[in-house]
Amino acid sequence: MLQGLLMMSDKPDGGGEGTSVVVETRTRTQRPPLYKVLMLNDDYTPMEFVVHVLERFFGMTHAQAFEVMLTVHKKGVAVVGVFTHEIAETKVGQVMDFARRHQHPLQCTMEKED
Ligand code: TYC
Repeated sequence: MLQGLLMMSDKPDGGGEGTSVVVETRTRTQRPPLYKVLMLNDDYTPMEFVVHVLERFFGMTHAQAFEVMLTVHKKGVAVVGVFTHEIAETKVGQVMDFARRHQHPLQCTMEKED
Protein backbone atom coordinates (compact mmCIF):
# COMPACT_ATOMS: atom_id res chain seq x y z
CA MET A 1 0.00 0.00 0.00
CA LEU A 2 1.35 3.38 -0.97
CA GLN A 3 0.45 6.56 0.85
CA GLY A 4 1.94 9.94 0.02
CA LEU A 5 2.82 12.80 2.31
CA LEU A 6 2.80 16.09 0.40
CA MET A 7 4.65 19.07 1.90
CA MET A 8 2.93 22.29 0.89
CA SER A 9 3.84 25.86 1.67
CA ASP A 10 1.39 28.60 2.46
CA LYS A 11 4.07 31.29 1.82
CA PRO A 12 4.53 32.95 -1.62
CA ASP A 13 8.27 32.14 -1.71
CA GLY A 14 7.61 28.56 -0.86
CA GLY A 15 9.82 28.82 2.17
CA GLY A 16 9.08 28.94 5.85
CA GLU A 17 7.40 26.25 7.89
CA GLY A 18 5.58 23.84 5.56
CA THR A 19 2.05 22.60 6.01
CA SER A 20 1.76 18.80 5.96
CA VAL A 21 -1.10 17.42 3.93
CA VAL A 22 -1.79 13.71 3.89
CA VAL A 23 -2.79 12.77 0.38
CA GLU A 24 -4.74 9.59 -0.32
CA THR A 25 -3.22 7.72 -3.20
CA ARG A 26 -4.61 4.82 -5.24
CA THR A 27 -4.02 1.53 -3.45
CA ARG A 28 -3.19 -1.44 -5.69
CA THR A 29 -2.69 -4.66 -3.74
CA GLN A 30 -0.56 -7.08 -5.75
CA ARG A 31 -1.72 -10.69 -5.80
CA PRO A 32 1.05 -13.29 -5.53
CA PRO A 33 1.57 -15.83 -8.35
CA LEU A 34 -0.43 -19.01 -7.69
CA TYR A 35 0.59 -22.62 -8.11
CA LYS A 36 -1.55 -25.69 -8.76
CA VAL A 37 -0.69 -28.77 -6.74
CA LEU A 38 -1.22 -31.88 -8.85
CA MET A 39 -1.68 -35.47 -7.73
CA LEU A 40 -0.55 -38.18 -10.15
CA ASN A 41 -1.98 -41.64 -10.57
CA ASP A 42 0.07 -44.82 -10.21
CA ASP A 43 -0.78 -48.51 -10.14
CA TYR A 44 0.35 -49.30 -6.60
CA THR A 45 -0.66 -46.65 -4.05
CA PRO A 46 -3.84 -47.86 -2.28
CA MET A 47 -6.93 -45.76 -2.93
CA GLU A 48 -7.58 -45.35 0.81
CA PHE A 49 -4.06 -43.95 1.30
CA VAL A 50 -4.67 -41.26 -1.33
CA VAL A 51 -8.01 -40.42 0.27
CA HIS A 52 -6.26 -40.08 3.62
CA VAL A 53 -3.58 -37.79 2.10
CA LEU A 54 -6.23 -35.52 0.59
CA GLU A 55 -8.08 -35.29 3.93
CA ARG A 56 -4.92 -34.77 5.97
CA PHE A 57 -2.99 -32.28 3.84
CA PHE A 58 -5.67 -30.59 1.75
CA GLY A 59 -8.51 -30.29 4.26
CA MET A 60 -11.01 -32.25 2.19
CA THR A 61 -13.94 -34.11 3.65
CA HIS A 62 -13.92 -37.89 3.14
CA ALA A 63 -16.49 -37.56 0.35
CA GLN A 64 -14.51 -34.80 -1.44
CA ALA A 65 -11.26 -36.72 -1.05
CA PHE A 66 -12.81 -39.92 -2.43
CA GLU A 67 -14.17 -38.04 -5.45
CA VAL A 68 -10.83 -36.34 -6.21
CA MET A 69 -8.94 -39.64 -5.71
CA LEU A 70 -11.26 -41.31 -8.26
CA THR A 71 -10.66 -38.46 -10.73
CA VAL A 72 -6.89 -38.99 -10.44
CA HIS A 73 -7.36 -42.77 -10.74
CA LYS A 74 -9.43 -42.40 -13.94
CA LYS A 75 -7.80 -39.38 -15.63
CA GLY A 76 -4.21 -39.81 -14.48
CA VAL A 77 -3.88 -36.42 -12.79
CA ALA A 78 -5.95 -33.79 -10.97
CA VAL A 79 -5.45 -30.41 -9.34
CA VAL A 80 -5.90 -30.92 -5.60
CA GLY A 81 -5.32 -27.31 -4.55
CA VAL A 82 -4.06 -23.86 -5.58
CA PHE A 83 -1.63 -22.02 -3.32
CA THR A 84 1.17 -19.46 -3.18
CA HIS A 85 4.62 -20.83 -4.05
CA GLU A 86 5.71 -21.42 -0.46
CA ILE A 87 2.50 -23.16 0.61
CA ALA A 88 2.42 -25.30 -2.56
CA GLU A 89 6.06 -26.34 -1.99
CA THR A 90 5.24 -27.27 1.60
CA LYS A 91 2.20 -29.38 0.58
CA VAL A 92 4.19 -31.21 -2.11
CA GLY A 93 6.98 -31.90 0.37
CA GLN A 94 4.54 -33.15 3.02
CA VAL A 95 2.80 -35.52 0.58
CA MET A 96 6.04 -36.87 -0.93
CA ASP A 97 7.50 -37.39 2.53
CA PHE A 98 4.40 -39.10 3.88
CA ALA A 99 4.16 -41.38 0.81
CA ARG A 100 7.86 -42.30 0.98
CA ARG A 101 7.61 -43.07 4.72
CA HIS A 102 4.76 -45.46 3.92
CA GLN A 103 6.65 -46.89 0.94
CA HIS A 104 4.06 -45.83 -1.63
CA PRO A 105 5.12 -44.42 -5.02
CA LEU A 106 2.52 -41.62 -4.91
CA GLN A 107 3.72 -38.52 -6.78
CA CYS A 108 2.70 -34.94 -6.19
CA THR A 109 3.96 -31.93 -8.17
CA MET A 110 3.30 -28.21 -8.56
CA GLU A 111 2.86 -26.01 -11.60
CA LYS A 112 2.49 -22.27 -12.02
CA GLU A 113 -1.03 -21.10 -12.85
CA ASP A 114 -1.42 -19.08 -16.07
N1 TYC B 1 -4.50 -46.23 -9.12
C1 TYC B 1 -4.39 -46.55 -7.72
C2 TYC B 1 -5.00 -47.91 -7.46
O1 TYC B 1 -5.70 -48.44 -8.31
C3 TYC B 1 -5.12 -45.52 -6.82
C4 TYC B 1 -4.51 -44.15 -6.91
C5 TYC B 1 -5.35 -43.04 -7.03
C6 TYC B 1 -3.14 -43.96 -6.84
C7 TYC B 1 -4.83 -41.76 -7.06
C8 TYC B 1 -2.61 -42.67 -6.89
O2 TYC B 1 -2.94 -40.31 -7.03
C9 TYC B 1 -3.45 -41.58 -7.00
N2 TYC B 1 -4.70 -48.51 -6.31
